[in-house]
Amino acid sequence: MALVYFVPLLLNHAYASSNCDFPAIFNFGDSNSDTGGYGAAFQPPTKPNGETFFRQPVGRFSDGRLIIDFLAEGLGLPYLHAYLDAVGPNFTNGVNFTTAASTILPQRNVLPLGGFSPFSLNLQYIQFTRLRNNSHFIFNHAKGENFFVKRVFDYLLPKKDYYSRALYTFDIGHNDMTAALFANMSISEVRGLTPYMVGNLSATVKSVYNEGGRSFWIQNTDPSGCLPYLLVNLAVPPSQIDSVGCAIPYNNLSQFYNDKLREAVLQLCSDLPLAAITYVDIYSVKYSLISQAHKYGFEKPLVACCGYGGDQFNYSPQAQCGGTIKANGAQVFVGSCDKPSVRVNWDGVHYTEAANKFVFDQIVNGNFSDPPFSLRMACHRKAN
Ligand SMILES: *[C@@H]1O[C@H](CO)[C@@H](O)[C@H](O)[C@H]1NC(C)=O
Ligand SMILES: *[C@@H]1O[C@H](CO)[C@@H](O)[C@H](O)[C@H]1NC(C)=O
Ligand SMILES: *[C@@H]1O[C@H](CO)[C@@H](O)[C@H](O)[C@H]1NC(C)=O
Ligand SMILES: *[C@@H]1O[C@H](CO)[C@@H](O)[C@H](O)[C@H]1NC(C)=O
Ligand SMILES: *[C@@H]1O[C@H](CO)[C@@H](O)[C@H](O)[C@H]1NC(C)=O
Ligand SMILES: *[C@@H]1O[C@H](CO)[C@@H](O)[C@H](O)[C@H]1NC(C)=O
Ligand SMILES: CC(=O)N[C@H]1CO[C@H](CO)[C@@H](O)[C@@H]1O
Repeated sequence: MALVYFVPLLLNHAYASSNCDFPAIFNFGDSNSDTGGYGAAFQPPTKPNGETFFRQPVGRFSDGRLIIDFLAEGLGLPYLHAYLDAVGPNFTNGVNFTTAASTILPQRNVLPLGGFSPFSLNLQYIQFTRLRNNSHFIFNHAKGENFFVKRVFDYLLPKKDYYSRALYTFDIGHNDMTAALFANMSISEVRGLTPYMVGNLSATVKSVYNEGGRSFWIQNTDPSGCLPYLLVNLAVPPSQIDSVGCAIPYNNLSQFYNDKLREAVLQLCSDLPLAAITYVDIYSVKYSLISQAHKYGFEKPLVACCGYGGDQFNYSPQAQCGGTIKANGAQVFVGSCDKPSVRVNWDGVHYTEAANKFVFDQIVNGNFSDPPFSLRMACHRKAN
């Protein structure tokens, strides 16, 4: 599949001529944008996660930066701290409410006994309102008379006006579908969940809007049928593998969800007259990276860099990135490949820093956005 750009609409330049001044990012999502929430609540990712950029594990499931890190850099903001991080977080320029394994809809099968995160989107939203309420409380009750509390507000929390001026980013939905697939639901049953998923996501956007949020950046979900962990754990017959090597039914499902999400975003644009909502087509960028990896300087797009299990996918559920496995009588550390910088997939589930950077470079100018505004223009509304 070739790169398909959204045809630019006729823009009213009065609407979209100046850069936005986003002072903060509030992010809602899953492991693709988790900068430490899962690590704070459950088990922190271990080495070799983080090795390429941070030189140590820093809460992210990747060898380096995530798309959300590049978004923060692109807006001139510091990387986001996780809301759940109790030690030394600085929320001045935003907060990351995601945890790895998060879903939109609450799940039964949650950690520590199950496989998914209990911090689904509705809980992430409650955490957001709690942070905002408490910030406002401190602001309203600490005007100078309580120096210490005032300092907390000044140096660690978003300013009051940041909540309306921030960029609210969403990257979530993938795990709802894989949770259902792992629970043996059929593809058509999983399709039946998508209206609830987009319904809950839309409801969260509306709640944030009703509290003053105005700029929203909503990323669609990736071609999950190209991920080693699904190709191994939920293998499909060869007749359902496309020319690239991806599982057609799962990619088809991602596209089905993305179509529903796009419709929901269009509906939100008409329901929320003061909102600027950008829909970002991550699926197309990632599928073109995977299907034309060599053209873009990458190799082995369906093979995990950090994994175990051989040439085809290098992924095994029993021996995941950072773990150990007994092989030929010896303990073997499941470490990184030689050149993560030319690899797409990091650990069978998540992407490498190089792939995340590629995606960011493709989306930052608005070429995959609707409306086709660049990241720095994402506070502008499409002219009606
Ligand atoms: C935050 O304040 C709003 C409005 O007063 C209230 O509806 C909401 O329940 C509060 N949220 C939390 C988590 O305290
Ligand atoms: C938190 O970050 C802001 C913005 O980068 C900075 O001005 C502030 O000093 C930081 N707070 C602390 C306690 O370091
Ligand atoms: C799904 O089906 C497989 C194969 O029939 C079975 O081994 C597995 O236990 C099932 N999983 C669930 C959650 O029911
Ligand atoms: C949110 O999802 C639940 C199912 O978990 C569903 O019952 C509810 O109707 C959804 N809410 C919206 C606004 O779509
Ligand atoms: C892909 O999805 C469409 C519906 O969106 C369906 O008609 C088609 O059969 C699916 N193809 C495969 C190979 O799953
Ligand atoms: C993306 O858009 C910019 C202008 O905003 C253009 O210069 C660039 O060539 C586009 N990138 C690609 C890959 O087409
Ligand atoms: C746990 C974690 O990922 N913390 C990171 C939060 O973001 C800061 C940068 O703002 C990193 O230095 C931390 O490692």
